[in-house]
Amino acid sequence: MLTRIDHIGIACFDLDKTVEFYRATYGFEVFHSEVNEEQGVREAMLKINETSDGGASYLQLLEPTRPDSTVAKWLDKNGEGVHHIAFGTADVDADAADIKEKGVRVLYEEPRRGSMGSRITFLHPKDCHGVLTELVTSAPVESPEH
Ligand code: CMX
Ligand code: CO
Repeated sequence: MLTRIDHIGIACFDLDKTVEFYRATYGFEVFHSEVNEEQGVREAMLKINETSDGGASYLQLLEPTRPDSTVAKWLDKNGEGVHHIAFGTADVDADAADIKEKGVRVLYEEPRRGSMGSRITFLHPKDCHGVLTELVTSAPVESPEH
């Protein structure tokens, strides 16, 4: 079951400048950053709410790492802006299988690695009224030490 918005993915030309815009304008700070070579992105996750139970929402700012990446291609065509939305689920495998049954193209056979150790897959935008849609299961939250 999809239970929340995990993040909104925003494509940008210059990650550092875009991070600075979100900090200066809204006060959002970088919670996490990483390079995901498989996806061809350098990314910054800005945490929007304060939960620490794996149910937080983020903005995912994305800068391409190579000209043939999906985000680079998208920026060439569209310029900067909202690239995808991501719904959170406890079981990305089950939700992807259910959605595939409904005739929506799921882009990966098996979920791949996303931000912060999450598992992700994507639905084709042409089957989702023009919205590239990601499904995310967050990495398990470490339980506090007793
Ligand atoms: N949102 C909406 N529509 C999109 C889109 C997007 N982000 N990206 C592509 N499209 C549309 C295009 O406009 C195009 O439509 P038209 O045929 O009407 O012009 C069509 O989909 C095909 O687009 P394309 O430019 O030829 O691109 P590809 O088919 O090569 O790739 C897609 C499209 C969705 C398969 C590819 O972007 C993909 O695999 N995405 C998933 C991975 C990804 O986006 N990774 C980066 C984010 C990583 C993360 O979130 O962690
Ligand atoms: Co994403």
